[in-house]
Amino acid sequence: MTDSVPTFKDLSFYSDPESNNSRYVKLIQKFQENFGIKPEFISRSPGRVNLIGDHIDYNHFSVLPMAIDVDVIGAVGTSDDHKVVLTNTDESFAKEEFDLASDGSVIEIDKTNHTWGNYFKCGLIVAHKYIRDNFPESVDSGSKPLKGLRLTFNGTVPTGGGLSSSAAFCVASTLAILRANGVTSISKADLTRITVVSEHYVGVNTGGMDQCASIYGEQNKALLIQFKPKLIGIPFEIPVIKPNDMVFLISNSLLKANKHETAPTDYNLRVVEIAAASELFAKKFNLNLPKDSNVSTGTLRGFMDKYFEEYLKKDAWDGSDIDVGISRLEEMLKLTETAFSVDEKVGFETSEIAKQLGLSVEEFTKIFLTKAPVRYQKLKIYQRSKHVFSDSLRVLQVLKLLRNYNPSEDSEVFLKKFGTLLSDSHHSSDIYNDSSRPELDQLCEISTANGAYGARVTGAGFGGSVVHLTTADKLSNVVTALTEQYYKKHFPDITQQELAEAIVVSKPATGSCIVELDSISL
Ligand code: NG1
Repeated sequence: MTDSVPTFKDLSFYSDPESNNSRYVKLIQKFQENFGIKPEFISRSPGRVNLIGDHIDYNHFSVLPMAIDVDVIGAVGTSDDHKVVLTNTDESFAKEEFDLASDGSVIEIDKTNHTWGNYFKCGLIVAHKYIRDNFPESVDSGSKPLKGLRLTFNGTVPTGGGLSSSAAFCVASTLAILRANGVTSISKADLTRITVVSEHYVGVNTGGMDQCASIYGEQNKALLIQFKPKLIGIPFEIPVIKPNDMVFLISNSLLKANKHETAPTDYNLRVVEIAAASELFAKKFNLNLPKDSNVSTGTLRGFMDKYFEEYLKKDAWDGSDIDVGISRLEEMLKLTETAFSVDEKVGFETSEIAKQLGLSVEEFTKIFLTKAPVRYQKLKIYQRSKHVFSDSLRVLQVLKLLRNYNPSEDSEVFLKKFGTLLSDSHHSSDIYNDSSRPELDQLCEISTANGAYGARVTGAGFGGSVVHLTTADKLSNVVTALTEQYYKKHFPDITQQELAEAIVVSKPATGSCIVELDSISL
């Protein structure tokens, strides 16, 4: 199968195979201690850092992340007892076990009981449905349960660090369940398609960037992830800059972003705000949008496409000509400025937006507010739209810059342009999307004053990590400044080990894979 999720027989896919070998050895030993049997294989999926373009994936605008070396690995064994037992090398993730329904029905998640096992169950649901639909004979067309499983996980993606620990875990779980049930080959496109919705089962309306980045990652390559006309990860070489290599440094603010708990005022609310924004724009131009958002409404990309194709009668944009995308997004930004009155730019109360959409408050509530709980006083339609259109524009500007880099050009000019786009993105996340936090702003300020060309909050934000653009010659300056002015100040007792985990140079890494055990020496 072309472009299928790879199976490796050794650890050479890591940039540092040796240090990972001991990690795998410990994982296997722990598994044997837990279950008294040998694991059959290891399932693995990495975290990601998003270079630019946040809170735009669920609007179907392209993003530029890369998979990174930190990952989730799970040792897997099977059994005929239809029981699933989950363990973790980190004992703060307590052992969990549950039975698979004997009638073969797909498991349901108790959302009121928030545990790490629920994320495994997300993977279980999507893997089970995939097997039932594509390999019905292995589950008697859905009347026979999946195989029992024994699992021990180990993760190096910091939880709540904005580097997609949840997506890495959900994808590693899905892959483990598929393989354990005899699915030895799955395409990256299929694994992405099924895992993109997995976290919706715990009530977080995620976009598709993280799973796609985790699955499509390649060593030394960043990814362009497109959602239209179809979801795909396109790996591309990051240009080599002379005389000093470009470095992407990640610093974890250590302010945990607990997405599940804060979703009603943070992540899920952003999803609702731009869903309402999309329908409001559509109403203003009398357009009917495809209902392909996470809450079954239109998206801002859907609006942009319809505006150009139906309202202005222009050709469809398939994403390949960057200049067309840039000029369309610039037009969207102009429209955003003129579409709202001064009062509307402050925000909309429910009754106000419902009225503008021609809906009763009850109808508005049913369409926009029931899929996941949200809490707000005013919906910030103008601000969020401005963020989404401008960050989507910056993604294309960065892509153009990277694609057109010419080694004979002055690398300082290139780096300054790139850095400015990153810092502008941070400013937009802070001011218009309200997804930064003072700690993240501080990290950006410190690095850019000490040798970084630009810096921005990466991922959902509301805590988590910052990605800084610097060069090899300036790296130690930036690290020292962050250490002294941020970490030692806020966390005076921080250990060397904790510091080393909080500030890491991110190298683009291989995506999700299965590892067969033959080569790992115990
Ligand atoms: P993180 O940073 O992993 O919480 C979340 C969403 C992404 C995307 C970003 C913001 C998940 C699993 N992922 O990422 O789809 O919307 O926020 O760009 O929730």
